[in-house]
Amino acid sequence: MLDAPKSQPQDLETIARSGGVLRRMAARIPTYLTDVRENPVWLPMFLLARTMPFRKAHWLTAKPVRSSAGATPSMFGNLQAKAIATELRRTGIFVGLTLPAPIQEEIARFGHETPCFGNFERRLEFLAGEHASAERRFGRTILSGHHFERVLQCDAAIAVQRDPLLLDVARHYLGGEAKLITTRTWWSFPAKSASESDLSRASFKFHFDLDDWRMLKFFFYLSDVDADAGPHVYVRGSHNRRRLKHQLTLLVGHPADEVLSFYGEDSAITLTGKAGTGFVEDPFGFHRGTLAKQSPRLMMEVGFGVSKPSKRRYHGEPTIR
Ligand SMILES: O=C(O)CCC(=O)C(=O)O
Repeated sequence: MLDAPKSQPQDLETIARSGGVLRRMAARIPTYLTDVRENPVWLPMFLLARTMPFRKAHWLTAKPVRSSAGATPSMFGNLQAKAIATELRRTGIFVGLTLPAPIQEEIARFGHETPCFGNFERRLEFLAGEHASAERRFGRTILSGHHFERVLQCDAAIAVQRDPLLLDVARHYLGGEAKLITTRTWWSFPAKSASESDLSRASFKFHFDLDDWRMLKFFFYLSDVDADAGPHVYVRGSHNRRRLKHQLTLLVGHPADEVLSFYGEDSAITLTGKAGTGFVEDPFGFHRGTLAKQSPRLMMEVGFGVSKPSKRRYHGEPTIR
């Protein structure tokens, strides 16, 4: 299921790099301003949580986790949250969660039958099966399709979000104060060409997430994901070691060669798997999606953090228009 990536999509990397740092940062300013207005303590987090000394200091504030004995049964069987948290501390990622088939099928049905929003833009609304005609209709390359708050209409997605194992793992890893911060489902669509800003927003560049001081994300594939269906890539060990250059910059996205030369090519794992495959990662570690070559990918994310969640980002809506 896990392979070291054999080739890097250099063409995407080149497009992403050519856009320029300033343009990428400027595009995010409205989002940042909204974050500060909504939650002023977001600013010190955003500036300092990228530096290892401040991060490590914040981890020392983690509350002890209470015993979860007697909790309701999990749909994932009897996996041990403590052991998963130990693996997360070591490598930043744990692979080995599987959704029960009826749950996976129900969320996949929801994903096919519910209109999604292309490239995070609410005016680009279409059904996943009509992706090609939507691109023609809107005259745009559409790389992603989010369901935003519509995911809450899907009982199976809610069952995953509320599964006791997820919170238990989050508490063992992040501390007793861990809370749910995101739940989203989205499509990643194959594309032959894409603009730099679409690629950047679709998370195809190695980046780390900075929505909170301490975070954990569960990902579940709802469609089969092989090397041609845009697999997720994670750089093991990058959650607790960071070169100075990547701490002292406002940017969270960095070129693949800079990332892989520091952690080693072998640290990157490409996650392929059948529909229902799940994994959990510390998203401060470098990770990225890859551009689907053939088949679209349907994915679900359930994220946990330790601070007040952003209402807007909850369903994956990152950019203010
Ligand atoms: O689509 C993917 O596999 C990557 C998602 C991602 O980068 C993120 O949630 O931060």
